Amino acid sequence: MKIAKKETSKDPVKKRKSTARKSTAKETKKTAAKKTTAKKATTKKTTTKKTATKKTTAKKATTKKTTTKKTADKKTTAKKATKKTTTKKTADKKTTAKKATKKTTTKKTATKKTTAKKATTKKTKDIHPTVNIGTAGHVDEGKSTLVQAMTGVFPDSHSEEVKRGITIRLGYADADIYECPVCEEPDKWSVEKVCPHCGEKTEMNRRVLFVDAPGHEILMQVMLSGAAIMDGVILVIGANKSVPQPQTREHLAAITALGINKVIIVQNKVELVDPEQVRINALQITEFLKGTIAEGAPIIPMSAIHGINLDLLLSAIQNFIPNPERDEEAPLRMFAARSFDINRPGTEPMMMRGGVFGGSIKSGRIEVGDKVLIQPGLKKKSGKQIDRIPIETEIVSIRVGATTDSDYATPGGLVAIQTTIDPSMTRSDNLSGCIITDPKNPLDVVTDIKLKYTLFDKVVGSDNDVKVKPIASKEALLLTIGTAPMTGVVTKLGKGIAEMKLSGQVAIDPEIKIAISRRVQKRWRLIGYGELVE
Ligand SMILES: Nc1nc2c(ncn2[C@@H]2O[C@H](COP(=O)(O)OP(=O)(O)OP(=O)(O)O)[C@@H](O)[C@H]2O)c(=O)[nH]1
Ligand SMILES: [Mg+2]
Repeated sequence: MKIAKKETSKDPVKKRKSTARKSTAKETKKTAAKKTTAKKATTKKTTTKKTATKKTTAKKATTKKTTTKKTADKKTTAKKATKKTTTKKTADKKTTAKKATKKTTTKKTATKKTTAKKATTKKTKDIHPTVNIGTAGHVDEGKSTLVQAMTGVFPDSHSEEVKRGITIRLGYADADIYECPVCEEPDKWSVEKVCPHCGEKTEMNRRVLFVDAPGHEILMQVMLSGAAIMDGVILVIGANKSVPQPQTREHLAAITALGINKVIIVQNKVELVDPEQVRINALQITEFLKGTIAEGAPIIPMSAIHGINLDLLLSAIQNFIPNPERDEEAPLRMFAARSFDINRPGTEPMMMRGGVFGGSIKSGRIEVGDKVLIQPGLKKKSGKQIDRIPIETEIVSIRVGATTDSDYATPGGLVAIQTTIDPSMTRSDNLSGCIITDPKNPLDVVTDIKLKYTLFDKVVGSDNDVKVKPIASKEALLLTIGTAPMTGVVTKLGKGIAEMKLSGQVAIDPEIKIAISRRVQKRWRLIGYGELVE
């Protein structure tokens, strides 16, 4: 893949920017270190209640499960709950004797999975992001810099990204949003444990996952697969450029196609232009948004690189992008955006760790030890055709966010699961685009689909406006189905309905919206979207 290098060297402003970025990075590293220490201190306490009446039960209790009783729907209650450790004990003879040597006697009534679930929920509650917010917008507008301002992490870490100065892969970073009990909107929101306005101790409100998308026009498919796991979007628009730039339009069209309607606009780089230009640019943005799903969205003037107006943005995030309703009881649907082999070259076979999947859970819940199904699964070539073989595997470990291990995961945030699959199968995103499901409740895997589609008036991503022609019979189109891009040839056309034969098998979530792209001026361009019909 050849990507034009950004013209950073010609722009004197960008040199200043990179220096500023370095110092910001240093500061944020320090803050991150502080955060980790503070977190470690608070994660130790749990409220445990146990009743052990039989020896066998008691044994199980010590090796596996703890029962945690939880009443924390209000902040105050939650606080109290995390601070107190209540341990009740009644055990019969043998058990008591055994436990006495361990100094703690525990009482246990927890052999059921449901109870154990509550326990783990309590233990690791705060580490799980509850909402996924994506960045979108034209190349170079400051999306990754904005993520760094909020999370302390610059998402472009891949060597090719650093070399070229652009985002190529999806980037992920968590931010903890804190609320000051004293200050008013918007000052009360920050990413600090101590309020930067009044010095009061803040309270954590929620953890947010940022999904950083690339803005380069040839990376539209990457943006689309990232958008599959976004609950809301920050559309970043440069105050120093005319509005709209081609990918500003294309990304807004993508958000529309996938039905994401929680949008915030960041008017970035305001310090580069005079106030009159900021005003004119804001008017252009408002005009551009008219009639779109983002009409009326908050527009936050910012300098991401200097962290200016970060509190305004956090306030908008808190007020406009609520946690979506999640259904942990619904069947498991985890979108695998990546797959990896995490073993270093030369690792002894006995020490090899199983294949890893990274992605986000749309519905359901997973726990270490669960059996899961990878759909459509492994690619197997038979003649010209590529067949897919579903893989049943077991979850060995779960990681939420960048570094935190957990014994369970729920919808929201980035999740990585290690499985028992041969790691050579998951190497280099080999199984990205798969959906991880419950073997007892799998999805249909298909090669033929029927779409009810809507086309845009114009091809939005190019410099020149090109009218979108109707879909033709036998036309080859690119479909983004969840995190899986897939070509399809139109086999039958009806009114607003297209039947297509896909180039391979795909696991189909019937509720998903599918982005449709067509090859225009030598590039795949978004032209519309569709929904599955029976
Ligand atoms: N002056 C100024 N420069 C900024 C600001 N935000 C970002 N930049 C600079 O703009 C350039 C591009 O920033 P990125 O954050 O990489 O932009 P991006 O939108 O993520 O780019 P792609 O992901 O490749 O589309 C970098 O040189 C940044 O330092 C800002 O608020 N002010
Ligand atoms: Mg970027």
